[in-house]
Amino acid sequence: MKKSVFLGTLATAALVAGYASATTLEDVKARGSLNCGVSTGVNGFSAPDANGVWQGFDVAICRAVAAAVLGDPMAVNFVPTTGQTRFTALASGEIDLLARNTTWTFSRDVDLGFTFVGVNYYDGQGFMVNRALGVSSATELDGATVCIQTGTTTELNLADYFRVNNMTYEPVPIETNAEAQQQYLAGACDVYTTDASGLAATRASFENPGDHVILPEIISKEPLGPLVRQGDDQWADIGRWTLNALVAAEELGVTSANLEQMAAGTNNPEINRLLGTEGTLGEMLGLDAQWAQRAIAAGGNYGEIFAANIGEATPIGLARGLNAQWTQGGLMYAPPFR
Ligand SMILES: N[C@@H](CCC(=O)N[C@@H](CS)C(=O)NCC(=O)O)C(=O)O
Repeated sequence: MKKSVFLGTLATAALVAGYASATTLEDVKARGSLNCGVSTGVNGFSAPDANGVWQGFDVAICRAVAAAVLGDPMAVNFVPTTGQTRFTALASGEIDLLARNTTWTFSRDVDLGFTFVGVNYYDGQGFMVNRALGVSSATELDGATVCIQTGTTTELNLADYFRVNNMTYEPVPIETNAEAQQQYLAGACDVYTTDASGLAATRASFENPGDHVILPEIISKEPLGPLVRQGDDQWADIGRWTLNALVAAEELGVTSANLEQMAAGTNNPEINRLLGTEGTLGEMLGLDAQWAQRAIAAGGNYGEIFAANIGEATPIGLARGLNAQWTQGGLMYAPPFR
């Protein structure tokens, strides 16, 4: 009798605990869609197209994770967030993943309690000015008015840079990129400062991009990457290894064009482990064997995602630079799939 009461209590406790602490993976599967936080709109990174379908380099991360976990890259509910609202959206559980040109910093990781699962774009902060101003270096910006997005790392970097260079500026605080664009073009500020990739994306959407110059100075390190809430390591692993799968696929020569053929088995054991024809990596993540195949099928490998959304053949026109594979002199380096 005593034994059964004891077991009953334990079972109830386990049920309650289980219910209260459903993992993010369980939540996402039960919902049948991934709640992915993105920006309110930065061309090439995340913005709805003419048909209202979200497209972009950050959007591709959401789609790859949805494909890996749910088998459907379109099973994503995109939640637009600003520089200010993104962290509350993640902390509160409104989103499962934030993929929004967000810089991995100490305080966001440690103090805000998030886990960055990797870096999908190594960036740095830059400045854009109207060519008519005749400015060719950031060191000539003493006394300028500067459009700056609130809640971003760029606010503090700006202050540091001007202080170190003994210059003053007048900030024009702005909430979204669209508003910054508008204000800058209307002449409400002399300078727009943000991540250099964001400047390139913003300039590409101008009617006359050639009228605007991105100055040569890069004043900070902005490693941009997807992040999740701290405390659900399995979910962090899923995000981390989905990103790694895209990067490894490029290194290993797995592309959207040859994926199907390679998924039938190759003579390269690492490709086979990545694509699930050998080993049990998917199972270790709590997924099936084909998780990475589906992630790669969603938008191609990392290089294909880069080229299609923000690369040199697109209006954004970004070179790979630091975001080249480590084998090409860049920093993209996926740990081994073994
Ligand atoms: N990387 C910086 C800045 C990120 C940021 O907010 N960039 C702007 C300028 S490109 C942006 O994404 N805006 C999009 C929006 O307003 O929704 C950070 O993490 O704080």
